[in-house]
Amino acid sequence: MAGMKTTIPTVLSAEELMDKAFRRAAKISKKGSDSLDTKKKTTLARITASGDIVETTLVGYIQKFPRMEKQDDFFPELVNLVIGIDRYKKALGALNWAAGRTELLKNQSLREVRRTKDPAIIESIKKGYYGRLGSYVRQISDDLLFLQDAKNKFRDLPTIDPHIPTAVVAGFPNVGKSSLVTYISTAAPEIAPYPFTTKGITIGHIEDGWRKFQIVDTPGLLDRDFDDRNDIEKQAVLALRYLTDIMIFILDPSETCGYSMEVQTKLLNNIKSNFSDVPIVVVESKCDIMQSPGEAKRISTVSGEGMEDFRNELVDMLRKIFREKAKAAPLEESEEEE
Ligand SMILES: Nc1nc2c(ncn2[C@@H]2O[C@H](COP(=O)(O)OP(=O)(O)OP(=O)(O)O)[C@@H](O)[C@H]2O)c(=O)[nH]1
Ligand SMILES: [Mg+2]
Repeated sequence: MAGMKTTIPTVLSAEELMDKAFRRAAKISKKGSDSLDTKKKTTLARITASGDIVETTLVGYIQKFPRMEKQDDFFPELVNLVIGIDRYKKALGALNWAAGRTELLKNQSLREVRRTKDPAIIESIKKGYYGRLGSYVRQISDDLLFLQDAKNKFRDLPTIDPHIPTAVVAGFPNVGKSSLVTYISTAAPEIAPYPFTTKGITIGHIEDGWRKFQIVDTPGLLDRDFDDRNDIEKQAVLALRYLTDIMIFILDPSETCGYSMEVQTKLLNNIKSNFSDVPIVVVESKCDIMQSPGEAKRISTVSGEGMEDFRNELVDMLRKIFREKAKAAPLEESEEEE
């Protein structure tokens, strides 16, 4: 799955594919022992070339698009939300059908041409062949367009590796989520477009010797009550759950984010009930300007206070998850099919 974004080719439309096949065929001429033989050989070569182009193009698409089963995993869930896995499978199935039909038609037409000695019949077999070839390709025209669109959507999906232990940051807008991800990441986080919000998803990496962890900020997804969401956002939150090994929930006691601690705590409880199987680390931000009474974990990305302890605690938890994941799926197997 990892390299898929670069390997999917541009998908030709039905007209473009037929143009390509016809143009290639039209360039071919063969010389025979007499005019009938010349016509026969040229026709055989043209039928072969145009059929082969359609077949190899379609089979090439089928091989290069990622195989995708609906499963309890982040990426397939995301793909399902963005392009629809059923429609996707139907499109690849349609290409397979057209490739198979093309091959049968080609072989049948070649046999018929070889059998006849009548130039008029050769001509009519050729015409019939092109007509049916065009009709097969036209029948999958919607599927080709769909796949070209899917290719663009694949390209825009964020590159998050579900095999790497991942902390996801939640909390109301402006509480300091992005500041935390940036502070804690080893390098500047990447910002990738995310199909469910206007803001980009922020993906930071934490290097821990030879291990690597991800810390992800998903603006617009975990900053509101789950029940207030539309269906697609709900599904997106569910997809996110497959990715989340640890949830970091940020409370802003200064309330400079614009939300009271009361509503922030309500959101925390909501997240807790929706991510009940995920460990949640609650941390209070902006301790340089305001601290709540009590024993909360406090951080400030401005003064740096509490950041070292917080990072160490997080890394400890992620290491533990790393070991659990390694146990559950030995390295060779988690390395993907290729
Ligand atoms: N004083 C102080 N300000 C902070 C701290 N962390 C973040 N801020 C400020 O709080 C504001 C919001 O911070 P962000 O990190 O953008 O918050 P966010 O949660 O990512 O916000 P959204 O992306 O809108 O959801 C910014 O003006 C930050 O400069 C902190 O530790 N101390
Ligand atoms: Mg942010």
